[in-house]
Amino acid sequence: MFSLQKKVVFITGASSGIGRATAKAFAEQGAKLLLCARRMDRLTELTQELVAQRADLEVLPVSLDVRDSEAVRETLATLPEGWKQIEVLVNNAGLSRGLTKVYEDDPGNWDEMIDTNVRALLQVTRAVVPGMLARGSGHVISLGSTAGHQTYAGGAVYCATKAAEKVIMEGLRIDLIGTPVRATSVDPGIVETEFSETRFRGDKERAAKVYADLKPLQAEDVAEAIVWAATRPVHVNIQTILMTTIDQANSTVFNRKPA
Ligand code: NDP
Ligand code: 8X3
Repeated sequence: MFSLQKKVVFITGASSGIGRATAKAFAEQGAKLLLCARRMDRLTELTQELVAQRADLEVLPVSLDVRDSEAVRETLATLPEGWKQIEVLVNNAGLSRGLTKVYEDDPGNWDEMIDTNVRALLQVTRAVVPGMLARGSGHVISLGSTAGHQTYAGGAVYCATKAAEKVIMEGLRIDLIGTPVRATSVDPGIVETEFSETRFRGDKERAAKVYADLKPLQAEDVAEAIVWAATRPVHVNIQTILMTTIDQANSTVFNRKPA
């Protein structure tokens, strides 16, 4: 098992859902947590919660919009001493906007999804991987989705961003061959987080229906898979983890049973 004790783990989008649960799971491994998101109040609250549970834990919360490539470069270039040696990067920040036919959609939704889920993932990876190569150790773990494996109605652009993530991670593994840096895609089906509330712009009732009448994955289930991949011996590269609730067969087939 690869120990993450005192190793720097950088999680993008740690203010909610999978990123938040992943921060907690890496804290249990004794890692140093570099956490970013736009909602700094949430990160501060999480930091306080984590440190209250484990006084020796080191956490550095950073306000960062990952779509701002200049801010990404600046933040990573000016990290305090002791935080520059990123061992694990979790490219988690991501979102969907709407569930709409392409020819009826607001192109602003596409920009937001493509900028966050694809361009930002590339920018953060570009900023972090050279340091991993120079140090001779590192692991990039990105959040894909069942949506990247199979398209569903109204999800063309979100699914395209997750298909892009899958292909980028395949390409990154090719780029990294012969180096000690690992690259993993963790691809869950529906996970009960704020994801659907964001997709439906705060419509809680519509969001709740996504997770109704079945047992969805929880953020902690995904966090456990991420930490498992990160803690394999260094010669083991978990390429892809495709995971769903037992009540989901693929992007479109669900077992919903009203109570
Ligand atoms: P949440 O909405 O709960 O969390 C999304 C996180 O991304 C938040 O912390 C948010 O922080 C952050 N984020 C979004 N945009 C930015 C940005 N521009 N800069 C920095 N951080 C940003 O959703 P999930 O936890 O479910 O989603 C996490 C990842 O998992 C996403 O990539 C998603 O596509 C993927 N995924 C989700 C599934 C699901 O069903 N929930 C299934 C498969 C994959 P803030 O708003 O504070 O900036
Ligand atoms: C998130 C899961 O099915 O809502 O990637 O697209 S889904």
